[in-house]
Amino acid sequence: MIKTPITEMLGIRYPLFQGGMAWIADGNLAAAVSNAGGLGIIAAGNAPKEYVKGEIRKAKSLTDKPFGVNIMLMSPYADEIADLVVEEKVRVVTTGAGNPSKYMKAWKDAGITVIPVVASVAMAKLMKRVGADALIAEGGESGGHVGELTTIVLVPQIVDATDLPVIAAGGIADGRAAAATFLLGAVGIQMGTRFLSAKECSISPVYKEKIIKANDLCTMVTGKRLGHPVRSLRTNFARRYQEAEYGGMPDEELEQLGVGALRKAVKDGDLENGCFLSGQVAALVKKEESAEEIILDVMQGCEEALKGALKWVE
Ligand code: TUI
Repeated sequence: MIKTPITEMLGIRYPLFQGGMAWIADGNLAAAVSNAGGLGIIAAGNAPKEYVKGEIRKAKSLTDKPFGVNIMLMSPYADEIADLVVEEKVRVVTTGAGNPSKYMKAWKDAGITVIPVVASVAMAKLMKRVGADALIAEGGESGGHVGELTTIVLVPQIVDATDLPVIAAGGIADGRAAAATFLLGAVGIQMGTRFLSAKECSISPVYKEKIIKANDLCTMVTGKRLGHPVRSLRTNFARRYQEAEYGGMPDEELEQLGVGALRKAVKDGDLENGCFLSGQVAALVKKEESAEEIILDVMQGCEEALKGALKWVE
């Protein structure tokens, strides 16, 4: 059993969060993760308020355990989702892809536990100042929108930057990696890619199979030119996007190429037009399992790795 400040703060059994993956992390997946003792998180992504509200209501009907909502701050609907989490009395909010300062007072007044994703020391310090309860330090091994630094470099610097509990994310899909981040000072982990293979994850079968069959070099980063680097599977779409990016396609046309691409991957498994977000660690995701099996495997592996960590020490 691993007890840390984050299991205590949230009243959850395992210090393990399921990442807020746009169009993927719905009420059903989040409830399955929370019921298995982790923290399930519903992704708001670029979706409007009514969609997210439906997913929150679904999760409430499926679990009485705590769950969270992730707010993607670049979303045109971020303001209304920020109100929604207060109206729905969501217990935990995580944020990504931006600075949530302007919402902090309303969330804290509503008694919400706020855990922003940070990819730099400056953002960690700012989040401490505006009242964050904990931080998710996400390295660029992750899928989706990526920062500059890797998990192994970022986590200890975020741990040193404030006294807040730190959850490590990016490149973690098994107990070994989880244990490694604990040795860096993290008190919890967040996984996205590993949950793509969960039975309760209702993505297109094409997407799931691509993750399970992925190898070490299966992902690439596109979108740097527009200032939103995104890691995804190396599909025909990703290659085409990269060619357009470096071939001088005007910014507006390039933006247009990406519109709706996440949805086309998740719902239709469309390898020509869909953007299949994935972390570098997809190669370590080997089979479809229930969310509960995934969580038990990672936490058991983590405990064994931590207990075994003294074997080279005289
Ligand atoms: O947000 C993510 N991952 C995401 S968001 C997403 S949807 C999307 N679609 C198209 C383009 C871009 C995104 C898919 N995957 N992870 C959390 C994360 N947040 N990683 C890095 C950051 C981050 C970056 C900058 C957090 C704060 C930040 O602050 C910058 C500033 O000064 O505002």
